[in-house]
Amino acid sequence: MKTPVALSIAGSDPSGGAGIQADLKTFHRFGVYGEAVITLITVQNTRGVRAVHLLDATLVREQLHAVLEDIPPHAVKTGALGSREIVEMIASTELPCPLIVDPVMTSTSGASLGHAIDALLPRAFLLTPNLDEASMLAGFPVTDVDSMRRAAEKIASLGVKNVLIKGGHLQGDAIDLLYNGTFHKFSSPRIATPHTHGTGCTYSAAITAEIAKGTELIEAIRRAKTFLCEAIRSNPGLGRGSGPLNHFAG
Ligand code: PXL
Repeated sequence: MKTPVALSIAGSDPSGGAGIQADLKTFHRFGVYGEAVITLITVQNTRGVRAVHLLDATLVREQLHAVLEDIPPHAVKTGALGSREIVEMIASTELPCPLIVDPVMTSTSGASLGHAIDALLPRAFLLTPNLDEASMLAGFPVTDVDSMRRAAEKIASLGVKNVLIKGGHLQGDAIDLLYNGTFHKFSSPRIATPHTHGTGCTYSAAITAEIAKGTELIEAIRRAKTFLCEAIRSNPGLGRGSGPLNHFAG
């Protein structure tokens, strides 16, 4: 079989736990060759984001075209995009494969990294909002499984084929809900730890890697969630704040 290739279009986290760095580590762990187009540079460590520097949309477009014309990926994911110009540039670029959109709005510590991704919604094969992002997209608070169901239907009506709302911040078990005309629930026991830096990035990168390998969506999510739970459970305890996951897990 040909080497599977995945591309991440996202921001840099120099502490290595989130953003582009988490995506590449995760692609590698899943046996997928990783490419990375950088949209913004953060200055951060496990204690928080100190600065965000957006790259010019032209520079992002040039990176994207350079990789697409040479090593076309089998799946693409987007993370922090930073500006409307970058969102619109990606929405207007022809991609050769499924697009997974992680609608990153803020870092775990609250820094603004995103921009409204409405233009990308009809282009997304899969959207992976957390509860806050789902609330923003649906226009009402998403706080439990019932409101997750209503939000997923509302977001799907905006033109997204598959919506996976991540319930990692719910009370009790971590329940994720996929809606693609019907509902599918993915549940795992809550792991009590402060070390969750980059959880969203790592999860969507693992799904993207499986999609690049040709795995169908429900099985891709199942494998990604199993990996994510183990990566959280076996986190290396690095840093003085909310530390990274174990990207070697599984
Ligand atoms: O997890 C959201 C996220 C995305 N991208 C970058 C980040 C973070 C969170 O810290 O730093 C670059």
